[in-house]
Amino acid sequence: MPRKIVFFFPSFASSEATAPLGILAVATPLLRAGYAVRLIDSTITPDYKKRVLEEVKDAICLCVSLVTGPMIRETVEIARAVKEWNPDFPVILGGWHPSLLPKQTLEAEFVDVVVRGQGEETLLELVQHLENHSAIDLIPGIGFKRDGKIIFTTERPLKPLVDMPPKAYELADFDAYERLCGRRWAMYTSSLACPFNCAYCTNGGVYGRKWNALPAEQFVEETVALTRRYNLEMLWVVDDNFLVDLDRARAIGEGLVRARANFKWSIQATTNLTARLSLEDLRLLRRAGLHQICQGVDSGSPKILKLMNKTFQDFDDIYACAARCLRAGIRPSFNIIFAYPGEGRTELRQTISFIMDVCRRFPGAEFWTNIFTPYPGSPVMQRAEEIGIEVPTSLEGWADFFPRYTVLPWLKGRDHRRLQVLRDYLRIAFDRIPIAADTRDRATRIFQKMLSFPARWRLDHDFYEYPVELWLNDRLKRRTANFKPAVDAKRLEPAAAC
Ligand code: B12
Ligand code: SF4
Repeated sequence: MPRKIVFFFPSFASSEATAPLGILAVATPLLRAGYAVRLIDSTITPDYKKRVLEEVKDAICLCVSLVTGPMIRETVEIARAVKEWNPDFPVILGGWHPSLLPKQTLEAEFVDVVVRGQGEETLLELVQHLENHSAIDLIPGIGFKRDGKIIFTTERPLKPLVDMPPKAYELADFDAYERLCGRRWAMYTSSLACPFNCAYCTNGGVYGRKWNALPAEQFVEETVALTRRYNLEMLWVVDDNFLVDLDRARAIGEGLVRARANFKWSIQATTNLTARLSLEDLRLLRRAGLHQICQGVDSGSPKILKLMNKTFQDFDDIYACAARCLRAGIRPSFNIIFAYPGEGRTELRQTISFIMDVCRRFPGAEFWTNIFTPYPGSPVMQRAEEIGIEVPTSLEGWADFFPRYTVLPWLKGRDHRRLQVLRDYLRIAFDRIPIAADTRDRATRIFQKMLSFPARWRLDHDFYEYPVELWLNDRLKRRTANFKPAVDAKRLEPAAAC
């Protein structure tokens, strides 16, 4: 009897290539139960379709992990190919998109089971039942089809992170990820959920609002061992809000310093919680290797922040905290969402002025921008009809929901093009440091620095006609880019033309 499970991870549209943590999480109980696990990540496997079709031949099922957006394309491609080979072979989907829209996902003819929410225990039970050919009706946290009818089992209650097994990092081919991205790094989770409720965010729909975390000692022990075992230079702690418990954060800093940890790490946290860190706290965390705090500022307009349900932010605090972070040697990294419903020219200009002001006053601070994307399960989606969003009616309909090129009823055609050009100018006006290694030579860097001055002038004057600097920058990038994620390369062109 075969005891093999095949996982497929569709490419994540990012040059920040590393192992998919969701799959490493659900793989541990399977490995412990004696199953063989194959992980095929299309980002590092050019012939991924062939590989999947080979591996499924003697496996129990195919499991795919996906979020809403372009990952759906390869999911559909692979699931269809497997079903063509054997219509009875079980295809299981898990992760954010199937968790938020389980019914619609199951309506796709090539999907047999969806796993909702945390998958560690659910998938193990499911695989055991599939192996024994027993009925799966009593497994909590799944949806499946029988005789054309969709059936959902009871919800599986969320478990605190501390009760979850460690991730199966041994499945990750770190050499292959490093070859693509130029850096050897991994993700690590130390807490779940976020106590806030931003209107565009889907987190509440999957993890609820009850923040829970690993104790500081476990963080220190695991991260030190992980980075040493795989020779990793960096960890991205992907917690939604790392700083909810400040004492834990300080204890982690002290523990890492004591353990003589030798890796860089970055965190995500809200601006209000980051602002609670004193210079002393920040210096301690810096000594412990923390080099970046990613914070969702999202807009420079108080009106838009109110609509986003982000009234917990304070601009003075953001300025003061950016200064403290930089004094401590930690990079403050901010996210912005453009075109949120209700954003007009005035609000957009407020945001641009805010970005320019912060970047000029605090060199080293950086901004990453996106276009508002209405995700299933986010509070704002309850108002979809009112704000004019056409909600897709099939799994495939969500493939174009991607913040880098989302087209909205109030942002299309010329306006969409203009905003994309503006975002491109922001990219060259101020330095940003991505995770992937910087492969630019000295001449390119100097030339790009020169382009930043006209870019700043344009942003100050809201003038984006004849974007010659972008053309020049594009030529430069083509000379130096070593890896372009497949999904982006495929999709950005049509978006620019819309
Ligand atoms: C790390 C991360 C990234 C990294 C991914 C790198 C990589 N190699 O995986 C990068 C930077 C590339 C990224 C990009 C994007 N991301 Co992202 N990302 C995350 C983040 C912070 C952590 C994901 C993670 O690994 N968590 C840890 C694992 C253990 O948890 P998990 O994924 O929830 O997995 C559990 C369950 O979901 C389930 N499960 C997961 N997979 C599977 C599979 C099976 C078979 C089963 C049974 C169960 C199962 O079991 C797991 C264990 O309990 C999440 C936020 C979050 N809190 O999770 C956002 C998040 C997933 N990203 C999101 C978004 C929107 C994006 C971007 C669109 C952002 C952008 N501006 O471009 C892009 C999308 C790219 C794309 N392909 O479409 C959204 C997705 C929302 C949605 N509806 O799908 C999230 C939820 C953030 C948010 N709150 O909005 N992201
Ligand atoms: S603070 Fe971040 S994770 Fe928390 S609800 Fe808002 S967007 Fe989501």
